[in-house]
Formats: sequence, C-alpha cells, structure tokens
Amino acid sequence: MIVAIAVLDTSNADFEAAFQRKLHWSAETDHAIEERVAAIVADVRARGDAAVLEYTARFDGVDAASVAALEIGADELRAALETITPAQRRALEAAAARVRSYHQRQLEACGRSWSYRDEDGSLLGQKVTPLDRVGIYVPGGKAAYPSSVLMNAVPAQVAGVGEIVMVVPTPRGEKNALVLAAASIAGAHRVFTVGGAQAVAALAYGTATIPRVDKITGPGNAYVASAKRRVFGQVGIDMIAGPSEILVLADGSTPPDWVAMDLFSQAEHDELAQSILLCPDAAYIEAVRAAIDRLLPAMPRAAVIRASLEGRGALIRTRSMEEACEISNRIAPEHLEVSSREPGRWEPLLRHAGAIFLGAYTSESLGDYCAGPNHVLPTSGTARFSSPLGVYDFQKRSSLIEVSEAGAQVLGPIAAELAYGEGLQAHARAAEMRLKREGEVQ
Ligand code: HSO
Ligand code: ZN
Repeated sequence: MIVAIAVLDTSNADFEAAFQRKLHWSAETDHAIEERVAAIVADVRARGDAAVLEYTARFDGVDAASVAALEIGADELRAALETITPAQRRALEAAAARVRSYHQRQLEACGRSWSYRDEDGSLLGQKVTPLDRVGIYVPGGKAAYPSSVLMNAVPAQVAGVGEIVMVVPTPRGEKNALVLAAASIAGAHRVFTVGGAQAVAALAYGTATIPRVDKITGPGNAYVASAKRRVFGQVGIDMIAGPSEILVLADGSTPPDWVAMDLFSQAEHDELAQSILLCPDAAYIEAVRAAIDRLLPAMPRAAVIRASLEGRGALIRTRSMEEACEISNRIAPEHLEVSSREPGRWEPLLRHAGAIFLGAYTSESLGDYCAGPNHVLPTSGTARFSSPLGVYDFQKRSSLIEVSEAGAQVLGPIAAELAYGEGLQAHARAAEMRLKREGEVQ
C-alpha cells in the first residue's frame, strides 16, 4: 500500500510549478452556502429565539420547548466532570493549568495599560480593557475538540472577560461529556447547545434568551465561517480558519518515524489538511517516505491521512537548510517544526509561522494539547500578517490623553495651524481658546 505523496526537488526545473500547485488553496466561496447562511442570519435577527429553535430542530434534530431548555446549567456542567474518567479529568486539568499559566504571562508581557508624562507634564498612554462578553463557538459534529474549548475559553478568562458564552451543537441531542467538562474547567459562564449559522447569528444580535456578545471566536464548518464573516462588524471575530497545516524542516537527525507521525498528526484532521517536509538530505526523505508507507496501515484514520498526503502533502528536497528556511517563509505555515540538532541556528531565519516547534522532542501534538501556547493559529499563509489567538484578542485598547495647561500652550498653535489648513475653524478655535494670551483677552 504505497502512499502516493509528491516528492519534489528544488533543483528540478519544474519545481516552482509543482510547488505552486501544492500551495494553491483558496477558501472558495460557495454561493449556495452563502445564500443559505444569509437567510438564516436574517431570520434569527428578525425572529430571535423562535428561529433558533426551528433551525436547531431542523439541522440538529433536537426538539426543545424553548431556547432556555437548550442551556446547560452550571450543575450539569460540573456533573460532566464526574462522568469522564479520572485520567481524562487529570489530563484536562493539567492541560488547562499549563495553558492558563502561559496566557497569564502573555497578559503580563503585553496586556497591561501603560502611560507616560511628556516634558510639559501631559499624560499619554493606553488603557487596556477586557471585553464585556464573548461568544465561543465549539464544533460538535465531525470534529469535537475539548482542547479547543480550553484554547478559546482560558485566554478569555485570563483577559478578565466578564461573561463567556459558549455554544456547541448537539446533533440528535448527544452531548460530548469531555467538551462540557472542559467548559467547566475553563470557566465558561453559560453554555447553549445550539450550533451552526443560527448560533453565530444569535450571539451577534442577541435573542430573548441568548445574550448578545461583543466578539465571537472559535472554529467551525463552512456555514459557521460564512456566518462569522457576515456578522463581522456587528461583532468582532478572531479569524476565519482554513484546513490545518504542518511543515517539518528537518536536517536528518530526527528518527524518520517521528517525523512521519508528525506529518500524519495534521493530515488526520482533514482530507484538505497539508503536511510538508523540507529537508536537504535525499536519503532522509526516502527514509521518511518509507516510514509513511510502513506506519500508515495501522492508523485508524488512514483513509483521511492518505487523502490529505496524496492531495496536498509533499516531501521537498532542498539544496540546503537555508533554502528550506526560505521556502518555509514563503509558505508561512500554521505549524512549523524545526526538527534539527541545531534549532537555534535556524529559528532566526524563520519569519512567518503560527507556531514554531524547536527540536526533535517538540512534536506539534504537545502544542495542540498542553505545552501552553494557543493552538488556534493563522492558516493558509495568513501567518504573514496575523498571530495566534491570545489574551490580546479578548482585550481592547483606549488611548489616554491628559494635556496639562503648559502642554496646551505648545500643542495649541500646532493644532490650530493644521486645522486652518484643513479648513476646520472650530477645531482651530478650540485649540486657540486654551492658549494663555487668548484666554486673558476673553
Ligand atoms: N492542530 C489543530 C488543533 C487540535 N489538534 C485540536 C488536536 N486537537 C489545529 O491547530
Ligand atoms: Zn492537531
């Protein structure tokens, strides 16, 4: 059972064309989905709870008497902790503690208000305020990830968000105990078993029962992504995530089986996930290819992994590690493993990646669950301009300005000059009235 993963070589004349084909992925907007979502969002906005109830019955097969009946109370959330195994509970708690302590440091490092006084005694600064209320979307269908509950709710909680409202679909009413337990551990305040575009619309506009939030975060299917795009502006959103990606940059010193399994670990998420190996050593690439063939048959999700590797995967031989770093920067992957004896040598050359995993022992899966940093990361090359989900996504900033009397004398003439230049008399006069000489003549 040979896996037909592409093997490319940067010294081949046709490399660039083959590489571009691999990279090309666009979240093609499916107009049928866009239209259906537009109708659902408008309907929930207009009819509130009644519309939410109807769509939940239609799409999830859950007939409830009211949206209130779809809320999971604090007692039921706590009870979920008792229904999972003690080992599962310990693992969730250990992961939550590490994710919390990482994000606590993030808060200290870049989430605090700051200000200074200039030479005229004026105060200038920035005031950081947590969001009042956020909505966390948790998928409940094909992929229900308790780890994603932690990765969304914990930074919100660390930021000091007033109220965390979680929504999660429960197709046919089947609740996922691990997801509920994670919500309890992570400190979600309210949980509604509602999903899809109807949940996003309810959070964005509010209904009689589901409170309106200020920002919606969390992954979801094409309907959820489309609904998030549609309500953006009414509320904030985190990002629109594409399929997962892993790029392994290897110098040939890591056991090939480890690298093969790391490539599988992203491929098993989705047929459209992308796993790429970059390495200057042809013999090592062959060893990883052989490991893929040998290890795949035993994987329960072999079909998904194969489809992903054959469709979007690639093993790329480069001329050097330096060239591998350049190609990695062009891809700007979500996850980048530097599987090398000298990760510190290559890290300074790496500019674009959602998360960088250094050294042979740092498998991406440790980061997915419990190392501490967030696993909600920019995909599809968006690491060129965006960052992991973090405490800062649950805060906002206000500028602070307190001009002293002396400061007003210095700033007034500058402002007035520019205001006259813009033809804005009132602006100019507001600045001039505060000038001492002008104040005296009045
Ligand atoms: N690698 C995924 C996150 C995840 N993995 C959840 C396992 N569970 C996207 O970054
Ligand atoms: Zn993963």
